[in-house]
Amino acid sequence: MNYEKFMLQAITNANSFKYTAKPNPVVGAILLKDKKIISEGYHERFGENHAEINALEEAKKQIGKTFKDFSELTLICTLEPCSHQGKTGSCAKEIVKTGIKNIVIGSEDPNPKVAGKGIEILKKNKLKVTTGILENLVEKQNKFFFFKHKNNKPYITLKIARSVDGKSHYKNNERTFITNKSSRTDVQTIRACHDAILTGGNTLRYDNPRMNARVNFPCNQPRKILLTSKSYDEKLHFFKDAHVDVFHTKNLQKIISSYVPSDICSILVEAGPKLANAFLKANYVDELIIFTSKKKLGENGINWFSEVNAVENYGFKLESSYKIDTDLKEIFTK
Ligand code: AOF
Ligand code: ZN
Repeated sequence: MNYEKFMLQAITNANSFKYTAKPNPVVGAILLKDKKIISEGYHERFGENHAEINALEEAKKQIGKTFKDFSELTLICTLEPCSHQGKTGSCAKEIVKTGIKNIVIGSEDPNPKVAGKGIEILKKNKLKVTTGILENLVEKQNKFFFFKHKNNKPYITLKIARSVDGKSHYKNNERTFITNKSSRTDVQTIRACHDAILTGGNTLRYDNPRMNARVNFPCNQPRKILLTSKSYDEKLHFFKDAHVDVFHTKNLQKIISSYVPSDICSILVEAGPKLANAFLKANYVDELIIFTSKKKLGENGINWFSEVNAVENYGFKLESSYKIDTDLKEIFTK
């Protein structure tokens, strides 16, 4: 049978849970009897049931109605069912228990806790396992999750807003809105996509930013990371909404490595020129998002970069570019 159509449906519907499943991947599962869908399940919220379990639970209500026995069914899963006992039980073991005989998987799970061990459990129990159906789409929709496990480090996005003359803020550090309202709304969605937001002590002191994701849909708020050498006031907005990890070290490698064993797969850096350039110089930025406004800050403004072709010199290539009202949004990757 051609399973691609059902895999695509599972991938597409799983995407609705992008902001509530994170930092977990989005996963979809569909149970089929011949070409008929018996049930669907999704990993809807971090810490709750995995997709396969939701699909199995839904199908159990229909035994004797739309089908007689699980051995008649095929399970389509976008991601390899997990082998481990995490916040919930092992999906692979639950699947085996039902007596399902045929399973079709989009992609292997790159998480070292699983990485093939789920498939092994299924095969050992004599299930027929087909893998690699629309694998690239599964990886693409879980870009941060796959990146983290393949590279053993979180994906780092740096976002900057600059004036038309390349400045970040005024010398006197007064808080200035450079970009327009629509761009600032767009930034809220960029925040919502990431697992954590990182900033520096100076941004915190001068701007008192809240740095949460102010979006009009349900979203797991990003965790917060503060890099500072000085003391700070815990009453600042930054300390609301989410847990804050504070680092007093300037060793970026150490900070980034500390997130490898955690759930965090992506970090958005929203900081001033000093910290932003430190991340760029050390080659830690995987994606650079630049908002450029028509506003000019002139002589009293501080430059983001010391040279004209800094972005290209750091090794970035333009991936996309479009207008947001009067501003320009550019995305660069390596
Ligand atoms: C599945 N089905 O729907 C998902 C899976 O902390 P836990 O217990 O929720 O486990 C999270 C890990 O499980 C996650 O990092 C990934 O490897 C896998 N996700 N696996 O069988 C699912 N969301
Ligand atoms: Zn699972």
